Amino acid sequence: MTNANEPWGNTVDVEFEDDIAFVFFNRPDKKNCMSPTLNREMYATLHALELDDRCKVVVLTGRGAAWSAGMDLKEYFRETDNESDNFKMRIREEAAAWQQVKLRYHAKPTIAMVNGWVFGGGFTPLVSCDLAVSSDDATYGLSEINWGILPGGNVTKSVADTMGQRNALYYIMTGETFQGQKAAQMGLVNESVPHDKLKERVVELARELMKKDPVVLRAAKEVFKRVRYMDYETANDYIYAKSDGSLYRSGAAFRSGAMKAFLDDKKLKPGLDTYKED
Ligand code: ACO
Ligand code: V55
Repeated sequence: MTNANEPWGNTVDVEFEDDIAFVFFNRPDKKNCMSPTLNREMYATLHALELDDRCKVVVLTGRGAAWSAGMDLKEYFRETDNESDNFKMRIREEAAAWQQVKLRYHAKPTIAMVNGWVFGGGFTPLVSCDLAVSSDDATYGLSEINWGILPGGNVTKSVADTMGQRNALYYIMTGETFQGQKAAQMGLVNESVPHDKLKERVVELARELMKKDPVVLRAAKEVFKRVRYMDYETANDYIYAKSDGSLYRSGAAFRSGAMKAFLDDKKLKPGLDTYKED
């Protein structure tokens, strides 16, 4: 069943629970590997959730044993090998559109809830999520080198941003796997928890994010993701521009209310708690 408001189709599924949209890679019998169809359905789903009031936070996770086993070697690679160059480029563009743009700059906060296998192309959407919590049981691998390619689809860039040079090159060059705790220690995910605590911890984190001014929160993550590639002076100017712009768009009631609660009413310590409008 597909309609304009719920475009997820067969390869993606969404469950709404307490203002969280759990978005599932939904090809459990294929370890949730990413086909061209999945890439298109994931884009449409994430795009729709930006305007869906049932969703205040996006949690990206997988059905079954995998988060995602990377790109579909059959449908994404082998079956497109003999297509035209423009066709192949379109297939790549559709993967990048959701993994590197729509998800990376999503209107809502995004959390990767890593429940199982993550290989190759799976690292790109993982790093595009704002935050990531792993199951201790999840297994990760940059397996590209094991089947004769280097990590493309911006996987190399994604691990350069999150794993550090020694770790990134070790796993790029050996193709060895690692588990959730190691992923957390390297900084690829925020933390790793026992499998039976995974959802609980993700929901707790989502609740925390829901307390913030959503317009400012959106600007804050976008600013971070863009300023790391800017020089110092451009960054300072861009940060003020985004800061001023976000307050204008949100109405700034959260900011002024919080200052009053702290400075005048002395009922908030913003160092320790989030302001709540009454
Ligand atoms: N592409 C295509 N099909 C896949 C992929 C994939 N990336 N991953 C799993 N599948 C399919 C299998 O072919 C199999 O299909 P079938 O039932 O029609 O035969 C099905 O999913 C189940 O997989 P199994 O291999 O039977 O499951 P198992 O639990 O034994 O192993 C594992 C799981 C380790 C994830 C294994 O499937 C695997 O190595 N997958 C490939 C991982 C990988 O290297 N991905 C590519 C990374 S590089 C990139 O993304 C560009
Ligand atoms: C990957 C590689 C790609 C791609 C998407 O290594 C992901 C992962 C070589 O092309 O388009």
